[in-house]
This record gives sequence, C-alpha cells and structure tokens, in this order.
Amino acid sequence: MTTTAPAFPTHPFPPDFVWGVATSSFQIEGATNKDGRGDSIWDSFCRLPGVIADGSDGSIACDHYHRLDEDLDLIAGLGVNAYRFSVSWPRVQPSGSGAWNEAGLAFYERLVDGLLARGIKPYLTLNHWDLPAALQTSGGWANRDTVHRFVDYAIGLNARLGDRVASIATHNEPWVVAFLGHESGIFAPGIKDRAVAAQVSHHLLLSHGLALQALRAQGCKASLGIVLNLAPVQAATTSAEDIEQAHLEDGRLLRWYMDPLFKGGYPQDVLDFLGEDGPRIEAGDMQQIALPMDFLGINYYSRSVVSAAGPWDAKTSGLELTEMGWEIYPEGLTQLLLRLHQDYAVPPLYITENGGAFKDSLVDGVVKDDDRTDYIAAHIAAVGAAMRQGVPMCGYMVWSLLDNFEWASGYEKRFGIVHVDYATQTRTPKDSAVWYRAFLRAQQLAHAPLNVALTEV
Ligand code: IFM
Repeated sequence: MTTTAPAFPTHPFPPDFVWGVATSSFQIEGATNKDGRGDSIWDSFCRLPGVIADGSDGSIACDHYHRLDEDLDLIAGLGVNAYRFSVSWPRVQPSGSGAWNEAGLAFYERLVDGLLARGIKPYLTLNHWDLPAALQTSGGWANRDTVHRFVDYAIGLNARLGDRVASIATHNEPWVVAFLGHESGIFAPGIKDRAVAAQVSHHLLLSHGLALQALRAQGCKASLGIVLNLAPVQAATTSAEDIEQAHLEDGRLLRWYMDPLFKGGYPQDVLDFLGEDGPRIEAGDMQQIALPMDFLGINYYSRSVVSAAGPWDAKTSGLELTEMGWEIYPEGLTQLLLRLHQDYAVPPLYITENGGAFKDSLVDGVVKDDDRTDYIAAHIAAVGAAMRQGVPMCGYMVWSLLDNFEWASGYEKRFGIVHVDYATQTRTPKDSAVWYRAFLRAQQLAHAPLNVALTEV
C-alpha cells in the first residue's frame, strides 16, 4: 500500500476512449416493493436463512431509486464519459412476461435522459442476475421458454430506450448465473445441479443471440454485445495433474463462453467432462449464438489458480489480497487481453468492471483507500500495456460507483469509489474517486487543443 497517490498511467489513451463507472440494479436501487416492481429471484433468495453473510437483502441497498438525481450529479462530478447500469427486469415487467410497468420504465427513462443531459453515455445491461421470480416458478433459465421471454423483454426495452443508449449488453457474467446460481448454488436461485447449470448456460447464450437478432431487426442503433467474467487460469504447480485441471477450468470459465460466441461450438474437452450432464442443443442454436457482436465486455478482478488436490489457498501465493480474498494481479489482465486477441476474432473490447473490496474507514469525512487507488491505477496501466501490443481496447469502467449489496457477502464488502453510510445514505467520494477524477481530467487536458489547455491551467 502506498502513502502517496500513484502516478497516472502513462499510456496515451485515445481521446474517444470510454471511461466510466459501473453498477447494477439489485445492488443499488432498493425500493423493491415500490411502484409496481415484481419480486426478483434475488428477493426470494435473500429470504432463505443463512444464504447472505450479514442476513441482509436488497430492499433498501443504496436507495438509488429515490436518490437518482443526487447520484447522477455524483457520477457527473467524477468526470467520466460513460455510466454502466442494469435494468431490473421485474421493475419494468413484473412477471417477466405480458404487462409492462410504466413507473419502472419511467425511472430508467429519467436515468438515461439524466445521463445524456450531463454529457454521459448510457451503457445498459439487460440482465445483471435479477430474473423476475415469476419466471423461476416455471424453471427460470433452465426452461427454454425463458429465452423467448428475455427476447420480448429486450424488444420492449429497446422500443423505449434504444434510441438513447450507447450500448446494450445482453447478459452480465453468464458463468456466475449458471455456475454460482445453479451448480454450487451459493447465488440465486440456489440450485445445486451440474446438468441444470449446463442447460442454463446454453439458454443464456441462446437468448443473447436471439436478442441480438431481434434488436437489429428493430433497427436498434446501440452497439450490442455481452459481458463475461474472465481470468487467466494458471496451474498451481508444473505437475501434469495440475496442468490438466487448469486446462479444464479454463474450458469451463473461458472457452465455454468464448468458443460458442466466436467459434460456433462448445469446447469438446468440457463436453466430454460433462458427459450426460451436457446441454440439450437444438438445430440452429449454435449459429444463433455466434452472431457477430459490436463489442465484448470483460469483467476482470484476478487470476484463477488451480490445483488438482483441491481448492487453492490464495494466502500462500505471497501476492496482496483484496477483502474478497482475491489476489491483486494486474499483469493477468494484460495476459488475458493478449490471449483473447490471439485466440479469437474479438470485436472492440471494454473492461466493463474492475475494482476491489478493501477495508475502508471514514474518518473526518475522508476515506484514505490508497490500496483501491493503487489497484485501479495498476489495472489501467495493464490495459495500456495490452493496447501497445495491438489489443483493440475502447473503454474501462470501475466497479463500482458506490459501496453496495455484494450478493452473498451482503454489505460487508465495499467495492465503491464512493463511500455509502447505509444508516444515513450519505455519499462520500473516497480518495480513489478523487484520484480517478484527477486522472480523467489529465486525460482530457492531454487531448485538449493548446488554447483550451492553457485556459484551464
Ligand atoms: O459485485 C459484483 C458484480 O455484480 C459482478 N461482477 C463482480 C462484482 C464483484 O464481486
């Protein structure tokens, strides 16, 4: 941890580079019973005993639903040119099919128009995990019918907002929905069944492809893509067993999503591993999934180290860890980007999430989160390193704008560059936010015509 703010990454990012902050609906909005919103699977999941570390839920969260204007001003104050957010499907279509909820649509319309009025590009995600609970009663993502409900939802939302958003991502981190939600079961809907998880991953990808096609058929002008959580997967040792296990893990985390999206098929080694638990695939599905995208979003936090002997203990690596217990490994981001560029014909890439949970304390109105600032600075530099080697990067977004509901960890882990006092809902930009704003200002000045730069000085 440094005691002085880290120097700004020196890579010359182009003037049109997208700099943003990211959030998601369930993690910040609260107001879960307000204005006709339906339940999501995360509302139901939070009611189960023992599944959320601090027993909390999303009913209030950051109360963003009631503090929209204040939060829009906060975002604008950071000097970013983009804001990534997700739409709560049950807020705009409470049962996940049929009737739309005007109050919910109006909320997102205010959000999008408020961003545009402040000169900030809206980056919308359709599914950041809060599936309408009504759809879960008929099987949720395991039911092929949900694919078609998702396409209808995408079309409805596009009709209302598609003319004003810069980008639409279909899904955020399908691996998390499939694996954590349906195989390990530690996330909503809490199912523990490998075959169900495989089917869910296939339906998520299929719904992505079908939504892309439907939105394009509607004349949607926003750039369209998907957001994946990816990491370089490394073997814990050079033993044949660890290397083999790491290859399989790379297959399950990265190639299971990248191969169908960019190569038209699932990796054979993972299909062999799944055997009878593999997904049911209908004729035409794989072509649909592989439709060309305008962008790919990557969420990067750490590397993944794999040992055949069982779960690997990150504490043994000697690297610094975040509060999540994740290793701080910025070079892994450069490695990952180079690998994607080399192995796949990738479209323009964004880092759609990157950041860290750290132990913050608010003292005299200040949060000295040097560890978070170091983390962000090092990862921006890692993006620059990949760009110098030819990777087509076009944006970087910090996770997250605000401290928020960190899923099964509840409110105990803080990822925000803005501190939230949950008792009073007071927002306080941390030192990392001050650093990010100064870095973005320096970027702006570096690209400003000489006379403007001189006026600014
Ligand atoms: O908070 C999450 C986010 O919702 C998805 N990506 C990872 C973040 C940190 O765990």
